[in-house]
Amino acid sequence: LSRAQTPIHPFDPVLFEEFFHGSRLACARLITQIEDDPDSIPLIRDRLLPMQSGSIRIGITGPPGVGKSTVTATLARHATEAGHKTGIIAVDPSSPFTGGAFLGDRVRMQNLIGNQDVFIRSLASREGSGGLSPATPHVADVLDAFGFEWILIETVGVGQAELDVLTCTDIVIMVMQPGTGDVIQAMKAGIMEVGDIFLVNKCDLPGAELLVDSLHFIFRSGTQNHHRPVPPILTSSASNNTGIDVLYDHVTNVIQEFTASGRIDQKRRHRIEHDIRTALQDKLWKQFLACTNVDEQISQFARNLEENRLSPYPLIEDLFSRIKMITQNCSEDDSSA
Ligand SMILES: Nc1nc2c(ncn2[C@@H]2O[C@H](COP(=O)(O)OP(=O)(O)O)[C@@H](O)[C@H]2O)c(=O)[nH]1
Ligand SMILES: [Mg+2]
Repeated sequence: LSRAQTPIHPFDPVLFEEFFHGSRLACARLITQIEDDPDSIPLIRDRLLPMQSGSIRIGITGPPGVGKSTVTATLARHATEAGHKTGIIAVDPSSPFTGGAFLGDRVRMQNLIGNQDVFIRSLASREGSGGLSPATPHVADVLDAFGFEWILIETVGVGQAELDVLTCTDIVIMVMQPGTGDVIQAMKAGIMEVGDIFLVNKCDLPGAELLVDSLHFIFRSGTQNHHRPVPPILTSSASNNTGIDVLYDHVTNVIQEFTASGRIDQKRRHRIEHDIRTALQDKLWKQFLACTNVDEQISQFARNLEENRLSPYPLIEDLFSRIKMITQNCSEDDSSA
């Protein structure tokens, strides 16, 4: 057995059978497996790959409380009414164990419960960063293989989440609400570039027009990327089901436009590259940790740093030369295999 070969994960073949026969329970169990045991991801993805048919992945992002879950639920209803089976991945900033926001989202999404054309899954976000769960793209692939054409990925719009949501979606809807300085925050964080569609939700509250005007002003005045056409800037009152039909139309337009221009294909290629690179980095790092006491050395160095004022670079060079030795050994293994 060559070292490069992944050990086959013990797995229940019946689960796949049930999945391919459309069991939602089997779908949920595979997702749980992916979340609980990242080592099972290669096996699961390989089994499901032939079933994937290129679902459209739509990110719904924005600050907490602007109405992302409400928009997501309402948009999903419009999508299913138009015949698109829709999966929802809600990435919650709070721990799933505390229940709070998780239950809140479920309540907002309850008008979808029992709808066989919708599948809702909450994932825990990556610790501390507010970013997407590392399982998100894999869960989206599972939903794709299960037959969902649209996959809505709701993420809280802070920090790392913007970059994450960009790498794992085809289209991003940026949701804001009036009266909270969202635009200023978004500009400060440099995240205005992320949205393909801007949605001013809660337009039943005062200040919505002002926010829409500010967005137009920002895009027209060229503070942002000059080469970019002004994205659609829409309004909604999701809790009153107002404006989501227009949002739905714009999403379908953007899908057509991005498909025709090759942008969706390009994003998918980037996604594959990104997947391969991160998986490889992970593997290299894990193997390096397994072969050395590098973690301990780094901690020890940091502990002594205050007293010794040592440069870290000799240590980095030393560790790097060990990576080189390990990779050399690996390539000798490979050529002798
Ligand atoms: N006034 C008003 N409230 C809304 C609207 N959409 C959502 N909400 C409320 O805003 C709160 C936060 O909504 P939620 O969808 O959980 O926001 P999220 O944190 O961005 O997912 C809830 O109490 C919603 O009922 C809207 O269009 N108008
Ligand atoms: Mg939410």
